[in-house]
Amino acid sequence: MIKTTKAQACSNIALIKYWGKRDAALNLPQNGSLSLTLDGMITTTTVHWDPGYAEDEVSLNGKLLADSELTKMSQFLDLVRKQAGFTLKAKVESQNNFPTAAGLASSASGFAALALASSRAAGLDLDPQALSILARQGSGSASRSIFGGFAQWKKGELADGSDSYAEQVLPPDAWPDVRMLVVVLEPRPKPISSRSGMTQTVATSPMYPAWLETVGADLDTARKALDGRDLEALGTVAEANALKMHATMLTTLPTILYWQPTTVALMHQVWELRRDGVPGWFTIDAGPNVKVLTDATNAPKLADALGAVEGVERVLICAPGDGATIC
Ligand code: 2P0
Repeated sequence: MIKTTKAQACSNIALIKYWGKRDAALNLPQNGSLSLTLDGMITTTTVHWDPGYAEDEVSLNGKLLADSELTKMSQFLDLVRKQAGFTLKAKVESQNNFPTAAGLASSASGFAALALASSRAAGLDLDPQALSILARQGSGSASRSIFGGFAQWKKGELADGSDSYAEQVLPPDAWPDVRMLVVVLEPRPKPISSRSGMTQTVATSPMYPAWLETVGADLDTARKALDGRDLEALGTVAEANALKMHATMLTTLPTILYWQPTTVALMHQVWELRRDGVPGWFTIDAGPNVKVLTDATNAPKLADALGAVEGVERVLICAPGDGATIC
């Protein structure tokens, strides 16, 4: 069997965050999370299984991966080989349409596109739930990028992870007016990876139990806000949830602070604009960049104001994006 399949997936930004694992090998989370898939940040991946290949070959934006990066990809491809019942090696070519070097998360869109392309090329026809479980094992947040619009990743209870997958909450056209600004800062040395950051937080933060006790209520609040298409309620809980996640990191030993001075300046700017009647709520992931939830009317105004903050390199305006698709 020689087969080639090309697939694409959009990145997603969590409004209620995934932070902490209960099983590192399977990427099983300590808590559920909820995200918005973004139309402007797309990974396109082609997978070709071939008996002529002696090893897996993986390139990202034209550059061949090696060492631990390649090992991570091969371990993911092993999952597909096992399900397909063969030992063929693959050639994988992946392209991001957004600047990976700018510290924007690419693992969500990357593993969602890879899960779809590699499984379909292997002759497997996985349903969205099975695809989400497969993508999750590459990177936890990738479980959500299988779906367009708003998606919720259920924590699950089972040790094998078979009940830990994402589901769509709202398709992209159910609330098309929503926008997410991705405010990219000038590059700085890479901080601690989110993978190590999570492990360290779970192991040492005295605030981590409080995170786990309250994140379920945040998810309920966010779900109600989505039902009512209530941007203010959604933004309020998302901003508070992000700050709470960062509070758990600040209280680890040694401390983890992903923010730069420009990150804090942007937080103040969002608050100031909000006081002036411009609706916007920030969220921040395991890095210095700031994302701002707003609507289509206010997005250009916010993008101009935030783009003028010193240390900002660029601002992307994203709308709700589609789920992973074959292309
Ligand atoms: C999220 N983050 O919910 C959270 C918020 C970062 C902060 O998911 O180890 O790349 O591959 O499962 O998914 C980033 O972590 O971690 C992330 P792994 P992942 O979006």
